[in-house]
Amino acid sequence: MKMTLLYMVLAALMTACGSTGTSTTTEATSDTTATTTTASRAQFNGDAAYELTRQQCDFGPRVPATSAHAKCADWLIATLKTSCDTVILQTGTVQTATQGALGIKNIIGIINPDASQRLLLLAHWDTRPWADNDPDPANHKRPVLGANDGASGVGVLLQLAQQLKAEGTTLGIDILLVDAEDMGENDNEDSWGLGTQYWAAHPHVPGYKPLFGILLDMVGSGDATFSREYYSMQYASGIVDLVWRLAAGSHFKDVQGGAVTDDHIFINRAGIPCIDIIDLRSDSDTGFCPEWHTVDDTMPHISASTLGEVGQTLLNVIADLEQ
Ligand code: 1BN
Ligand code: ZN
Repeated sequence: MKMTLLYMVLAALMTACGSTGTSTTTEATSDTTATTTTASRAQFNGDAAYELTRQQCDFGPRVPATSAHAKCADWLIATLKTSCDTVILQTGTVQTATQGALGIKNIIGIINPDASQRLLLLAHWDTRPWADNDPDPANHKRPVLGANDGASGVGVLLQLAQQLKAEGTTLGIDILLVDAEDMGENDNEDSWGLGTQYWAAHPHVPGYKPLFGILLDMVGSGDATFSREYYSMQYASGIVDLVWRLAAGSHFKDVQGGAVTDDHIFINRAGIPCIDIIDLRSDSDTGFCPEWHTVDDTMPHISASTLGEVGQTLLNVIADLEQ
């Protein structure tokens, strides 16, 4: 009885304080006994990631060249400065498919700038100017709030940076928040991911060469299914294998998914292997969740639990690379 109580107190203390160590799982099957050792860290805080997602939405749609976009950029920089060693604001001009020249802001948070082993984590922070997939055509010219398509990936990365600051890491981590991902038009691949294309042509460090990259896009829905996205498999199947092996929770599915023209394409073209963790729906006409590019891409569809699973997966990957 005494021992049980002591064990419970120790376990509760470890959960409360957070722990970094290794855990060993032994699974007995009918004819083999498999032992997997995985590095583990403190639990990722999905509630805090939810709050950081909501705070972005409070600015309104973050459409490039609007005041909400400018205010959110300032907030992202200030927030990253609380957790990263260095924060860079990269400004530039890109050509959009339909709106002419556009000023963009890519924001880069750097953890452990001198570490040679680096991981690139990215998400787009802008939101689409047009809800052109909305069931009501009257909404097609209204902007998307982007709780999922924009804020969710950024929310996970901002919280990850906070936890890495609190817990420490030996790895170099580069958090790249890219602008102007979502101004593209159908059948025009290069009209998407404009901020990433700019960064790929002007990396924040000349000759930048991380181990690999992981893109988060639409990672907040309570109904998310993260299948193995097609281009991620074409360019970097070994990284997909690693991430899906370390994936936390029930939203990661070990199935092949469709192809998405997303920011990871341009990172791969720049010679950095990069995968996309993206919510793909094989049962929908668009291939995405029902709120995609509608005015209903709002916080009620966001789940702290899903954000938590994605963040935990990244913590697991980081712990694995540190070993
Ligand atoms: C992802 C989220 N994307 C846009 N919002 C990329 C995309 C590009 C999706 C083309 C579908 C078609
Ligand atoms: Zn989008």
